[in-house]
Amino acid sequence: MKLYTHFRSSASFRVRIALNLKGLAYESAPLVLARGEHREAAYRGVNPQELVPALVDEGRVLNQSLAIIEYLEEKFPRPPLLPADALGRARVRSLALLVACEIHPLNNLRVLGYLRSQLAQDEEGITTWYRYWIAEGLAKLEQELSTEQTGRFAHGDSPTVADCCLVPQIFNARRYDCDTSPYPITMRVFDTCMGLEAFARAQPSKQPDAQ
Ligand SMILES: N[C@@H](CCC(=O)N[C@@H](CS)C(=O)NCC(=O)O)C(=O)O
Repeated sequence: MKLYTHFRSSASFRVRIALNLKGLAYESAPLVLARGEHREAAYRGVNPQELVPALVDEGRVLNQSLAIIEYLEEKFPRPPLLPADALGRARVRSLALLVACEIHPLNNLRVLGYLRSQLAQDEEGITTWYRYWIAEGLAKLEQELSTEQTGRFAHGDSPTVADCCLVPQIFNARRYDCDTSPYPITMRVFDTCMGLEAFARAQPSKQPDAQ
């Protein structure tokens, strides 16, 4: 398998974690987002959505991180990244979507670029925006995690797709010096995940394209 990725991309980070948890080897194909390589014709031919990640398997390209992870889950069911019960799966997907749909898109590169270039926001304005949406989203995640269904991980005692989304989002929060102290359960789960080699090896600083 080949993964089009960027070391700081949290959506790519989610897929790297899932691949590692399932013990799957892959070749990294890094793109430099700051240079707009994801918008060049060569990559548009791979992923018309002009986003990373994209995964090539059996000569076919898959995109959208959660669709990729669900594909891996179906093709390589062990170890499972979704619970065995329907209610559990719904909760895990809801937690993953809370991060992937309600937090991450608001702070994406092209959104920050639009704020900067079209709405004339300076770095202070951008940082204020970024921290606001992180705080708003993580507060909701913390509330969702404050139930007995949360175990050592976001759902129960083994890692799931929810953890694959939670961890990269905390890396993003830290990158912008967001205060994570109001989210003790989220941070406990984050620390537990980072204790696993599959998560640690997927982090930005360990990627071949890290500066
Ligand atoms: N919903 C997509 C999001 C992918 C995404 O936004 N990737 C970012 C990097 S984390 C990207 O390629 N951004 C480029 C841009 O905003 O121009 C997924 O989960 O794969």
